[in-house]
Amino acid sequence: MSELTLVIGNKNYSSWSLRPWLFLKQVQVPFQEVRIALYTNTTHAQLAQYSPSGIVPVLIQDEVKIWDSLAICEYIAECYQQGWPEDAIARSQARSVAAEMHSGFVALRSEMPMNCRARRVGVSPSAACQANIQRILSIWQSCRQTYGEAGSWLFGSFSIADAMYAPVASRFVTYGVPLPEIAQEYVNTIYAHPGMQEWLQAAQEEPEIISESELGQPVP
Ligand SMILES: N[C@@H](CCC(=O)N[C@@H](CS)C(=O)NCC(=O)O)C(=O)O
Repeated sequence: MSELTLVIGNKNYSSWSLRPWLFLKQVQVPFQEVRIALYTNTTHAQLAQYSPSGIVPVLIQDEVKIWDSLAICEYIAECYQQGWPEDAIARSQARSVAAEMHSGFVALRSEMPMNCRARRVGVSPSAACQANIQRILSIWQSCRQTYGEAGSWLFGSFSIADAMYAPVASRFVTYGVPLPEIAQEYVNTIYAHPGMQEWLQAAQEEPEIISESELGQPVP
């Protein structure tokens, strides 16, 4: 397989970048990484070099560009025959929860932006955001109760669904969202993934601050 390059945004802030990046790490696919700091004076021109849509992530292989987080995960899943549960019913459920994340939870995404290295108080979720949180907790609980015996991920083994929800785990940690035990255990599982650890460490070391994503106040 020819070389892969994944173009991503800031590790601290770019939740859509984290998803395929983590999945590539999980599959242990070698890839080059191009990181573009978002929302600077040069971002637009830099993104234009790589991304047909002007946003990240983008996976590049030879002349081919794949410019959406879920499409990138699907491509890798097809190339490596990994990423979705083997059982057709479980696979349908995994695709459903991954798609629900990809197309939804708008209030959560705008009111609790990913900010991996921060721990914040004082962000009061709206009713819509609280409904998003409850729906995510319900998805996690249902998946863990149904598939938990097969392993510690949503569908037992790691799947693309877990990659899709990894940034949500980060948001819950950043904003101190109270979690039932089953959800807390799942967050711990995500945080223990070596790829997630690598991403979080790199996020800590990034110099850029995107003030629009710095909501709430630091934990006293
Ligand atoms: N639906 C896209 C969303 C990608 C997206 O919104 N990317 C953000 C960063 S997390 C971005 O590139 N923003 C730059 C901009 O809007 O200028 C996906 O799943 O990949």
